[in-house]
This record gives sequence, C-alpha cells and structure tokens, in this order.
Amino acid sequence: MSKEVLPAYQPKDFRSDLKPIWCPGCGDFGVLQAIYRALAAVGRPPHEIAFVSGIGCSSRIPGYTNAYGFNSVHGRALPIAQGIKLARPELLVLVAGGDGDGFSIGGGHVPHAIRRNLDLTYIVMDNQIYGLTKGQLSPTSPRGLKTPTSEYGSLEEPVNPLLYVLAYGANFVAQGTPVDMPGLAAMVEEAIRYPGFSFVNVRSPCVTFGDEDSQVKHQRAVMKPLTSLGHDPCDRLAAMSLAQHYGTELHTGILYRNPTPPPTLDALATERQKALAGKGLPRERILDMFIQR
Ligand SMILES: Cc1ncc(C[n+]2csc(CCOP(=O)(O)OP(=O)(O)O)c2C)c(N)n1
Ligand code: SF4
Ligand SMILES: [Mg+2]
Repeated sequence: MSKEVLPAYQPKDFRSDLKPIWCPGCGDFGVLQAIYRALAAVGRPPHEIAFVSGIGCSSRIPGYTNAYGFNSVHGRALPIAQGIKLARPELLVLVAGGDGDGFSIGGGHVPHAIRRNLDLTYIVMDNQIYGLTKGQLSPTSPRGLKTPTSEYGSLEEPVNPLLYVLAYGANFVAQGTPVDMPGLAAMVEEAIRYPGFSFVNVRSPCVTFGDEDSQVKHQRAVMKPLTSLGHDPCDRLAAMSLAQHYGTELHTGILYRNPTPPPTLDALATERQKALAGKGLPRERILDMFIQR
C-alpha cells in the first residue's frame, strides 16, 4: 500500500502565538497568509529563517511569523538583514516593510542592497500611505491625494518602486496583491527560491487611511496579470516599459527574472573566506579582514 508523502511544513507551522492587531480588512493579513504558504512550500524549518522589518503597520509582520524576527528601526531593515546574511549565509533571510519605510527614510539603502546582491527577499507592503502614523503622504502616494499633510492634494510626483529597483539592476522584480493571495504566495515562493536579491512590491490596501483606488474592489476590477499580456519576464527592457505604468495600471506577476543570476555577495565572501582558511589563516584573522575599522 503506497503511503501519502506529506510536505514537511504546513502554512500554519509559520503562524506565531501573537495575534495581529491590524485593522479588520487590512491587506497585510493577506500578505501574511501568502508568506506562510510560501514558507511552507519552500520547506525550511522556522529556526533557519530570519525575518527583518523596519517600523510601520506592515513591519509588524515578523512578529506574526514563526521564525527569528527583528522589528527593527524605521528605514533600516535592509542593512540589518544584509548583516545577518553575511554573518550567517546559511539562513533564509526575509525583509519586509512599508512603502514609507522602504522608499522614503530607507530609500537610500535600496540601491546598495541591489548592487551588493545578497541572497535575500524584500517584500514591500505598498499601501501608498503612512498607515501607522495615521495617514500622511507616503513616497508612493498618488499626485492629488488629500491627507492630513496635503489638505489641498499632493503636489508631488510619486516614487515608482518597480522602475526604481529595475533601474538599479535588480535581478528579480515582481508585483502582487492580496486580492490574489494564491498568486502572491507563488510569487513570494519564487522570489525566495531565486538566488540573489529579489523584490516583491505588494499593493496591500490600507482600509483605514488608503485612497479609494487602492482598495480591494478597485484592484479586483483593474488587475492585469502579466501572463495574460504575454510578457516575457526575461526581458529587462520590456519589464521597464511595463513598470512605467505603475500608478495607472495594476500589473501583477513577475516583471523581471534574470535567467542567468550573477554571483551573490554572500557566496563570494564565503568563497574568499574558504580560500584564506586554506592558507592556514586563523578564523579570527579572516573575519577581521571583512570588518572595516
Ligand atoms: C526615525 C523615525 N522617523 C519616523 C518615525 C515615525 N514613523 C513610524 S512608521 C512611519 C511610516 C509608516 O509608513 P509605512 O512605512 O508606509 O508603513 P505602513 O504603516 O503604511 O505599513 C513613520 C513616519 C519613526 N518611527 N522613526
Ligand atoms: S492603518 Fe492601514 S495599514 Fe495600518 S493596520 Fe490599519 S488598515 Fe492596515
Ligand atoms: Mg505604507
């Protein structure tokens, strides 16, 4: 009699004991479910996962995940995550946060994380607003949006997160929404499996302070899966061309996946450390060479 082989982990194995305190209906609930599913599919045990975030409603997400977690400092999730990955390259490192965290205060870290290309996955819950601090303009808020900091409507052009990361050379770029949770889970899984820096922009609705056009009903009506457009995710220029429509069209799926992933910094550093160890240098001396004093 053949025995059914069960997967090593179920999504519920990644649920922590903390109960989310997000507003009922917040899109981040769907993102959390997608992350549980993706982690179960990848099959790494919780103690081999480090999940780092900044500050914001979205940045609470590591607390709700059964893994090592660090709800760190506003805008500083990426440098902390890179440090963890360099020190412990065998860990699966996830990074998450909001659009404000990632593209305003933390925006200067994004290009460097991309060019260093450590093997980590960065998930931005892009609700186009500062949720935690009660609805001020964020860097991705649309022009004209009325908020407590833009009573007559925003006069600023928003940051385009997709074009931003593609322009700096990101090798894996996707966009999803909790409106299609299974699609988002598959995308996050693929991002985790991609060897190198991977970026997933999630259009996660803020039901309390968000714009009408960013809510579930509107997203469901306008969502365009990239597969239905015949997009080739190996084509960086086609991805950049589609990314121009951020803010006017809601494309979902993999925009770009470099078919020949370049070496990661963690792999290169490990290789160099092994070569030095082969020359008989003590471990302490080798690690010293990787520290700037
Ligand atoms: C250094 C610093 N500056 C400002 C803040 C206040 N602050 C906390 S969260 C936040 C923005 C949150 O927006 P976002 O990152 O988009 O996350 P969301 O709450 O929308 O998920 C701000 C300005 C802070 N905590 N630390
Ligand atoms: S304020 Fe917005 S982003 Fe924050 S928990 Fe509520 S719905 Fe979610
Ligand atoms: Mg936000």
